[in-house]
Amino acid sequence: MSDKAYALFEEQQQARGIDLGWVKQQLSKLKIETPSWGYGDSGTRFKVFQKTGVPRNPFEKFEDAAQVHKYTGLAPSVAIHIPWDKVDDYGKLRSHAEGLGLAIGAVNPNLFQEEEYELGSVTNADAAIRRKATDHLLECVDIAKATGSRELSLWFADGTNYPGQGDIRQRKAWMQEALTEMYKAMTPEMRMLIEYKFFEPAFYHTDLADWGMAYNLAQKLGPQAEVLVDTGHHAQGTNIEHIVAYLIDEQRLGGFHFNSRKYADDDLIVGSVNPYELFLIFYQIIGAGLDQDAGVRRTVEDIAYMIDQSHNIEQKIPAMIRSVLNVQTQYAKALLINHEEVAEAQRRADVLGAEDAVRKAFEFDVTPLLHALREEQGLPLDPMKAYLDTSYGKDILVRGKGGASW
Ligand code: PSV
Ligand code: MN
Ligand code: MN
Repeated sequence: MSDKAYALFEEQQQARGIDLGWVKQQLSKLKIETPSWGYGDSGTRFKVFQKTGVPRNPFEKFEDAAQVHKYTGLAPSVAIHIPWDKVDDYGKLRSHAEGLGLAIGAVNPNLFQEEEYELGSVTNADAAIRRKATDHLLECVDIAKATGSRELSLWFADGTNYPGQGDIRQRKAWMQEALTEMYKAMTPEMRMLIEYKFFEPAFYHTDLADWGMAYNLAQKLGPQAEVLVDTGHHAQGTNIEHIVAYLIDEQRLGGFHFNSRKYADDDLIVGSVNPYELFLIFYQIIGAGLDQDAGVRRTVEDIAYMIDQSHNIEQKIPAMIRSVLNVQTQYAKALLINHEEVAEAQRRADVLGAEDAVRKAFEFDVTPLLHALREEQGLPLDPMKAYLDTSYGKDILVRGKGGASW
């Protein structure tokens, strides 16, 4: 992309009152965490395809993740899932990550893959199983201390398949009891991010089904508990950006699990299905960041942007590169919204003018801007091509098949 293209773009944006210096500054602060499990084999309930060259252990997952960061400059941390990423020495995993220029991000307990959790983990009617589940939560707090992680990211598969199967109010109390114990074990620097999902694997009721339940629990636990919005965890048609705005305003938006969906919790590459939704989510976040209210601004600065995807048929490292780039593109577009223009249209009660002020930012081609930014950051203009031009993807084939699976 030529300097001419950028100069033209800059002129165009200046005329709309957009300062590209500020836009680039915001863009350079964007950090997206990738999930360790996105580098391993994953699939659907029908089949997990075994790919050649998949990481055989958590150390190799970090090596693959480092490739994503190397070419995009966007993904300096990696979330881990325990026990998928269980190692004997977390200090060693931490040094390995740091040696690759990465940090260990959110620690995700796993309370859905053991036989005993068939009827629930922290909400199981059997006190011994609840104890085991709560002990795992406490173990994850200790792991977070060893890895230097700030976030503990919680998702529970707990729920029931049939009316009458469980005592919903009793289970609600057990959930709160377990999370209270975990909350008390956290250091003051840690944050508990509570994720919700309305169905799957449970099909009648899920104990933490929506943002309201997660929010209520966070409120009860205290200021270190916040809500995690996974973009694939809502019923069709749900206005996710409204939830985002609401939670920011309540100062309880902890972070995101970004992914795309067409039908249910499809975990596809973020931005591949409905990029406009992602853009509108960023519109709300940027708007709140411009707010005068210091509390709201702090929340915006602390939002953890994380990817949560499973790459079933696609090559995993390129899929992750595509994902973080898609997030960056939509963020860049949302930064081109002139909020004053929107507010002015709102004051005039100009419905179409307000909609136009938002949408037209989405319609710009931000390639010249992103190229200029990457040039300034010493990154390849086309990170995907830069990665594919290397032999890394071929070199890892020596790992063979049967690597880490989810
Ligand atoms: C559940 O669907 C979820 O979104 C949670 O975040 C899990 O930790 C993750 O997926 C596992 O793939
Ligand atoms: Mn998730
Ligand atoms: Mn999910």
